Amino acid sequence: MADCLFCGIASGEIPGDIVYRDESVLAFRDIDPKAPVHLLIIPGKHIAGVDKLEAEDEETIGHAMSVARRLAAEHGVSESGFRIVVNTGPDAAQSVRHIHLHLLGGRALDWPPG
Ligand code: DGP
Repeated sequence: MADCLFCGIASGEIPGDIVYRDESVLAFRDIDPKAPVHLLIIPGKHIAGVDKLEAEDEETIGHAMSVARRLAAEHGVSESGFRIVVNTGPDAAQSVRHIHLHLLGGRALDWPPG
């Protein structure tokens, strides 16, 4: 989608430190990491947020979760623990309206979040 930052990273028009890609999702390092491991997993297809998910997206989002699990293992945080966050809408401070899973790990994470 035009003017979407993460579509730009997916297409290669905007640089991104991509650590994983397959036919339906990709993952790249967050530009402003909040933990030693902070990856963003996104579908290649533009979906604005959880609030805009449709039935046809279920497989892709389920796959994104599996990819997050695999990346957590590859980045050494499976045993220590990790968090998957999907901010949605203004109250959750979603700043990029292309659905993304934050994968955070490598330190003890506070709960509840701010
Ligand atoms: P959220 O607030 O949940 O919408 O998270 C958006 C995240 O995207 C935030 O943690 C910072 C990250 N981000 C913003 N711009 C860029 C960028 O140009 N490149 C990368 N890699 N990450 C970005």
